[in-house]
Amino acid sequence: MTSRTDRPSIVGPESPQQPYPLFSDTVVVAGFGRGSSDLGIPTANIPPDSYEPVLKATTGYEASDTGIYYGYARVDVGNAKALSACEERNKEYLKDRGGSNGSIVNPQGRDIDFTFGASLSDKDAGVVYPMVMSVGWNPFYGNSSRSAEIYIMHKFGGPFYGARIRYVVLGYIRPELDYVSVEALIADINTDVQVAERSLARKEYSKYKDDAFFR
Ligand code: ADP
Ligand code: RBF
Ligand code: MG
Repeated sequence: MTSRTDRPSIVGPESPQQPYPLFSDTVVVAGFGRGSSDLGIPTANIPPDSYEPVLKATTGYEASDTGIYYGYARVDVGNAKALSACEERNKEYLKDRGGSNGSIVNPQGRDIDFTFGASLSDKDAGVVYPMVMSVGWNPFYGNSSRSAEIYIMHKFGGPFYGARIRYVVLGYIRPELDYVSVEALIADINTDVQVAERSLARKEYSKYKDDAFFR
């Protein structure tokens, strides 16, 4: 796939329809570390199993549903419980991917600094921001396991591995695709961001920013 110019600027009906809204409250785990370095687009990876049961319970949709979605997310400092859940999940997550069995070092040997969001500023933590989420196999990279990752439309002061992240998915943008170049992938992600922002600006979507779930 080359860069596409024929994409709609708004997607989804005037108000979220089944299976949306989908709410989830989870922790930020480590991924391959490619988001920032390859694409310049950091993504907060979440355990895919934090999303799939929600999808399945609400809709009966199979967990194999992949694609690019939009919604809102809020990050907060993690607590001890989230911390241990995060470590357990990271062990599983990295092991599944043939990573270093157990320690919190990613498959490339990159040391992950788990700050649990302790250094987040008042503008970074506790605020609900628009987001785009990618769920699936990243065909461009040919991953051998599924990942779920969220790009939050906000400039954070630094990484927040281990932080608590709450999000609501309100709509679907497109399927995952393969691309001829990393530039073409980046261009489509930038379009996703614009599509999400416009789609979320509608009243029936933007009201979820103030939903009780985020308080
Ligand atoms: P990984 O593969 O480990 O997820 P990334 O390069 O995708 O590595 O970047 C990950 C980290 O960057 C996230 O876990 C998060 O802590 C941080 N980050 C900084 N800014 C953002 C943002 N706007 N949206 C999502 N994550 C961000
Ligand atoms: N990866 C793909 O291989 N194909 C895609 O179509 C694709 N779309 C994405 C859309 C968004 C909004 C985001 C945030 C990521 C997307 N990715 C896609 C994932 C991308 O490859 C991934 O973020 C990096 O590999 C870092 O993990
Ligand atoms: Mg990431």
